[in-house]
Amino acid sequence: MSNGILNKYGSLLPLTEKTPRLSLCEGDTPLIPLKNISNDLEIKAYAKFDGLNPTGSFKDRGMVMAVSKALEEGAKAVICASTGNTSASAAAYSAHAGIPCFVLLPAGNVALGKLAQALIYGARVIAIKGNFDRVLELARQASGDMGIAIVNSVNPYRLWGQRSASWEICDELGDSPDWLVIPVGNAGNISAYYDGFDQYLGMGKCSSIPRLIGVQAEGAAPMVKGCMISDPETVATAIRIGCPVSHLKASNAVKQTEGRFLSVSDEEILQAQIYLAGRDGIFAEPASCTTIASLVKLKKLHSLPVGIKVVCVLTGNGLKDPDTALLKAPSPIEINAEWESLREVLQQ
Ligand code: AN7
Repeated sequence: MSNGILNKYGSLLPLTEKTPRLSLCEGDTPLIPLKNISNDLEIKAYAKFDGLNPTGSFKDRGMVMAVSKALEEGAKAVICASTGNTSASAAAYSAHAGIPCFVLLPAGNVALGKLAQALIYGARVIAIKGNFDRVLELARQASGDMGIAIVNSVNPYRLWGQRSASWEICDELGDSPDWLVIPVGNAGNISAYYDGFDQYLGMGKCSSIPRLIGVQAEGAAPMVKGCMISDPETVATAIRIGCPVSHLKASNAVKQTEGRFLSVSDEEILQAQIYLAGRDGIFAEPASCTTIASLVKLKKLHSLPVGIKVVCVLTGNGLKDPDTALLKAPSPIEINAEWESLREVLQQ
């Protein structure tokens, strides 16, 4: 069983003897071959299913590092702004560490499962009437004025921990893939993957950095449009972000790897969620399904080279947001409790 990323990859991370090795056994998530989608798209596709982390998203990789460092530096509490997953993770690791956690959320735009997580892990949850970008400004102000450790990806330790996913992929494949396709919100994770692959390249553990394909939702696509967006809107609330904190790092990462940013519509995201679940048996949250949607889109545009090895980063678990999944899924068939009725349905 995994002992968490600080124990597994400690020698590659900026830890000291005094850094507590917190662990909820995060990381070591499966790299699942997408057998049927690979056939459909004539590629070798894998899903790095980070929805199987302890709180159901990739955020645990960075949060274990950020909260451990906050403890080392004597923090008495942590704070974050979040579209949902960061708050779930911050709340869980704070509970584990035994320190208070303040969570600031954009009111009305967080998936119910994520809100439930933050509350059940015991965070103080504050819903703010504004979008994520404004909420993050307020979290930064609180951190500056009140000396509470901020654990958003403005905290460099977050991105350090998130590098671990790129190392796991290389360790498992024996090298880096041709492409890495990843959803982009605040643009931290794509930057962390770049740094992680680059670090492994320097150690001779992979032969190149993959082409990085960053995917956004059409209504929240500042990286694609090349300008910040004041009123982002998408069904994929995790990436409903108009001013990505790490936009410069992410632009550089994409440029250096001759990758690209692209966007997909809400309709394409929801269709991809059903396609991924029904075709290869993986239920990922809408933001994560932008990756699958983008591959389908590129295939239609004849821009997906045949035979390449592609890793899609499925950042979060579909169970966090069943309401959205059910928007397009078929409804259950309801019948009377009679054998005749059941037999009729089963014969259809
Ligand atoms: C499932 O939780 O920003 O580009 O506050 O939850 O590194 O921001 C979440 C982001 C992708 C985007 N997929 O990653 C938050 C938050 C899922 C996410 C992203 C998020 P970044």
